[in-house]
Amino acid sequence: MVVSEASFTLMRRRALSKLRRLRSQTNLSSSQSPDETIMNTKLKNSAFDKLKLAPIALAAGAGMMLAAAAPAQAAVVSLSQTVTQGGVVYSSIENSSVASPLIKLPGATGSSAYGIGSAEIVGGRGDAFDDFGGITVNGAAFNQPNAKVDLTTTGAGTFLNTISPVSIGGINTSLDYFMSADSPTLRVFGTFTNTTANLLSAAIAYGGDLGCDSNCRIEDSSTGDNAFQSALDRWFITSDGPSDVDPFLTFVRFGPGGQLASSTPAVPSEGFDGNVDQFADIWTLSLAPGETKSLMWFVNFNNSLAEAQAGTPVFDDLSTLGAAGLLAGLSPTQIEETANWKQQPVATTPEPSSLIGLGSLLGFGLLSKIKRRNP
Ligand SMILES: [Ca+2]
Ligand SMILES: [Ca+2]
Ligand SMILES: [Ca+2]
Repeated sequence: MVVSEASFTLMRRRALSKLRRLRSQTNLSSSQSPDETIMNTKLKNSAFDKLKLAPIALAAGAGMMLAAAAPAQAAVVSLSQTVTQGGVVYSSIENSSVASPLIKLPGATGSSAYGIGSAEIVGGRGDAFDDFGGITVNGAAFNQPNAKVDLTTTGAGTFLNTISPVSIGGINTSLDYFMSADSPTLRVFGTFTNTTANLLSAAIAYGGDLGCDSNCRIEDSSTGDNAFQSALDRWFITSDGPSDVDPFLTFVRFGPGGQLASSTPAVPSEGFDGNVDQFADIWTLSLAPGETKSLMWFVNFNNSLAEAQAGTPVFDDLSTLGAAGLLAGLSPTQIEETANWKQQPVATTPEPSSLIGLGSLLGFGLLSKIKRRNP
């Protein structure tokens, strides 16, 4: 077919005009309510945050072209897994692992949850866990879909992340572990998104069975005593007391200003269902339609009480966590949405003059600008 120059120009104009019409229709998005738009954006953001952690999983879709260039080693792996990081061996990481105390809490449906079977300090004390680090959502156990996780190792440590969130009663749930390379520390990070059009309340139970067994005792807590207080103790240290062979474990529950547990049905040393080695906290999250909240906990492993106590300042707040590399892989959005840790205001001491007060205000303004520039 021969096309004259004039008719070619006309065809080109028509095509361009059609393209412009299509573009303006897409931008208007008249079929979506503002709420739907916000919700979709949030869901996309959280999916994007996850994908950022799995550069090679993305590359796999593109024919592994980027694999050689990517700094991390990432792969979709089948459970169970063993991870050695930061001087700790975390083994038998698998589905249907954590039973008691989670399956015996009020409202529990009775199935066991994804968790870490056991953990020991390399060349040191063993038997930290007898299946720990699981969660239930309104009584239903969380397990990784298809018994697979995304395993990513970077210089910061090893990430074992949920590949696709599981809908539990309309709450998209994921549970990610981070084993630090810099310290004997485990981070447990649960994320909960309300995918329904209604306000939902989510009771998140977290915990498991400890290796201290019948000798479990609390050695210290953030209030400076060996008594557990759910609303006060941001962290507590356990041991196996008289036996003195298991690790000293620091369980970090929340940060200053963060949401408190609504209850602690199983306190190590106090006895739950006749056992003193059970630990379970329950957080009650209120989730608006489309809203995402996360919960973040830590366990720190040590061979002595003195070492455990010396390590606790790392868990003072989000700044100390960040400085210790324990927020690795989390986006500013994920940190912002974490209910039990809140950014602390910059410490203010009584200023000797208003000029210095003005200076710190200016400093704060500058900081916010930097924060906005680097979202
Ligand atoms: Ca033991
Ligand atoms: Ca035990
Ligand atoms: Ca206490």
